Amino acid sequence: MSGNDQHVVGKYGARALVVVPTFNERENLPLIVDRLFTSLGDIHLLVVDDSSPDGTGDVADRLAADDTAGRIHVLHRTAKDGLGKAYLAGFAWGLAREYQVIIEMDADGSHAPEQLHRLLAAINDGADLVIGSRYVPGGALVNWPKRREILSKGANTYARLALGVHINDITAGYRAFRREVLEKIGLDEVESAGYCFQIDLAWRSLQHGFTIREVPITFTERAIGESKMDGGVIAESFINVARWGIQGRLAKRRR
Ligand SMILES: Nc1nc2c(ncn2[C@@H]2O[C@H](COP(=O)(O)OP(=O)(O)OP(=O)(O)O)[C@@H](O)[C@H]2O)c(=O)[nH]1
Ligand SMILES: [Mg+2]
Repeated sequence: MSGNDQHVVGKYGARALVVVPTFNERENLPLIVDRLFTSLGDIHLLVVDDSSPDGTGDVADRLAADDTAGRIHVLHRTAKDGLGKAYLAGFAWGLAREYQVIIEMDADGSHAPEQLHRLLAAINDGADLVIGSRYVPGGALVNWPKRREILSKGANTYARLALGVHINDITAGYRAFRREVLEKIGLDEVESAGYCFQIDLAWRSLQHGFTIREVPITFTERAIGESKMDGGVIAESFINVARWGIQGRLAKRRR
């Protein structure tokens, strides 16, 4: 971390909230929490657990109880309702408090807490939404199956062409939002799940005139637990992105 980044981290500290959705991440959660606080000692964390059958919610409660600094919070939801809905609930929780920056991060170790300072530094430089990107110079993939890489790059190319935007990794889920973005982009109307949720939020942010910046990150395939990605999410993305692209072009023509 550069000296400047250290200053930035100190500046946001407890005014930044990392939202981590969990479903069956009992083993991963303590590891990621430990890494997070080793990297950024005074940041806050909200775990959003959808009643994981493996007891992740209890693990989260224990971590929160043990954290004498009071940095860890837990939101328990009653049923598995998808990544998007979990994030929306987490955002609402954060917006109801004083947090200035709200961060999306997976629990499975794919998003390195050690690189979070890069996202915060870009927010500090004036970006409204920062995307931790695998596909800009300096970004990297570790242990990702070739099949997943092809799917991900294909989805990004499709989204870039359909929407007419120049974001290299619009499906990425490692992000930092300035609170004003989440207040203004109409979260009540967001219905997309999974990868489409990420595209949806980026698209809404652009439509509202917010600036998006990508910073390189190293994305590492989960070592423990199972992926919750499925085919329905891919189909949803395909259709929604086409619809937004057409609407966006029509709106531009009318202007
Ligand atoms: N609360 C909640 N969390 C979820 C849900 N689905 C996935 N998650 C969490 O969201 C994060 C990302 O899920 P993954 O299964 O890793 O999905 P992914 O990262 O899109 O896919 P992979 O690239 O295969 O890992 C993890 O922390 C999951 O535990 C859900 O329905 N509810
Ligand atoms: Mg994952």
